[in-house]
Amino acid sequence: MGCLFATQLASAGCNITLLLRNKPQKTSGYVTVDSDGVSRNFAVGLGHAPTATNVTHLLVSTKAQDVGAAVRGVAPHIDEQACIIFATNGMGYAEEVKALLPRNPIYYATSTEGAYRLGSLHICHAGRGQTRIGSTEALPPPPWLGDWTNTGLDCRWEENITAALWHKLAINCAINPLTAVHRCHNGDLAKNKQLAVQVKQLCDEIASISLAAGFAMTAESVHSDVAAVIAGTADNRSSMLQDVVAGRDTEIDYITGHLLRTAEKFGADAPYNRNLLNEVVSLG
Ligand code: KPL
Repeated sequence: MGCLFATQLASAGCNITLLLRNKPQKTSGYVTVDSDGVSRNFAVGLGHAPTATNVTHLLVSTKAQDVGAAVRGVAPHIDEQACIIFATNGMGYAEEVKALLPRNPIYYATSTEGAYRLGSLHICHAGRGQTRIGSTEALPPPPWLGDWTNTGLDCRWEENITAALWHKLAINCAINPLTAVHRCHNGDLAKNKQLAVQVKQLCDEIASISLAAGFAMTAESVHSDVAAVIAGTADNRSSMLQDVVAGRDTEIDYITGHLLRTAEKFGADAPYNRNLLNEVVSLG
C-alpha cells in the first residue's frame, strides 16, 4: 500500500521519498504499477531512514509490529510539526510513537484499495476501493488532505476514524487468523462448513466486544460485512496467511491481540478468538 500511495501522491505533484529498509544504491528511481493490463513507471526519491532529512509528512505503511522501529529510525530527523500518517493494519501500535514524538500530529488512513507486491518497487493495483483518513485527536482536516483527494484514488476525510479502524480490525479478526491457521483462501471460510461455523463463533464474540466498547454499528453489521468481504476476496490469500507462508512475523498481536485487550478492559471473555490467537502464535 505504501508504494500505491507514494505513486499516486507523486503523480498529484507531491515530493515523495521512499524510505527503504536497506540503504538504496541510488537517490532516485521508479516504482512500477500494473493496473488494468497497463504498466506505468512513477519517479520517486529513494532514501534510508537514518539519513532522511526535511521530513514534513511521514506515511508509515509497515506491518504493525514494525511501526515502532520504523519511526524510531526517522525520529531524529523530523521536527515537531511533521505529520505522521499511519496506513497500517490493526490497532494499538501508535502508543510507542506517541511516547517518542508526543507533539507531532498523528493521522490514520484505512483503505479498501487492493494492491499487492510483484517485486521490489513493482506492485499490481488489483482493485479499486476507498481510503478514509482521520485523526483520533479531534484534529480538523489538514491542508495536505487536498493532495490525497487530487490523486486518482477515492480518498476522503473520516470524522470517526477510530470506528473505521475498529471495523477493519473486526473484519481482519474474523478472516486473517483462520486463513493463516488453515492455510486457505478467504473464500474457503464460506465454502467449508466447519470453517463457516468458526467464522460465526468469532463474529459472535467480536459483536459483543464491539457493543461493549461502543462500536454499535460494527456489532450490528460484523456478520454480514465479514460474509461480504469473504465473498468479495474469495480468491485472495489474507495478509496474515502470506506472512505465515513467507516465515515472517504476523500482525496477530495488533489484530486479535488488540480485540482481546479491549475485551479484558470491558470484563468480557472471547475464548474462540483467544484460542485462535494462541494457534497463530504457535505457528511461528
Ligand atoms: O485486509 C485483509 C487482509 O488480508 O489483511 C482482507 C480484507 C482479509 C483481505 O484479504
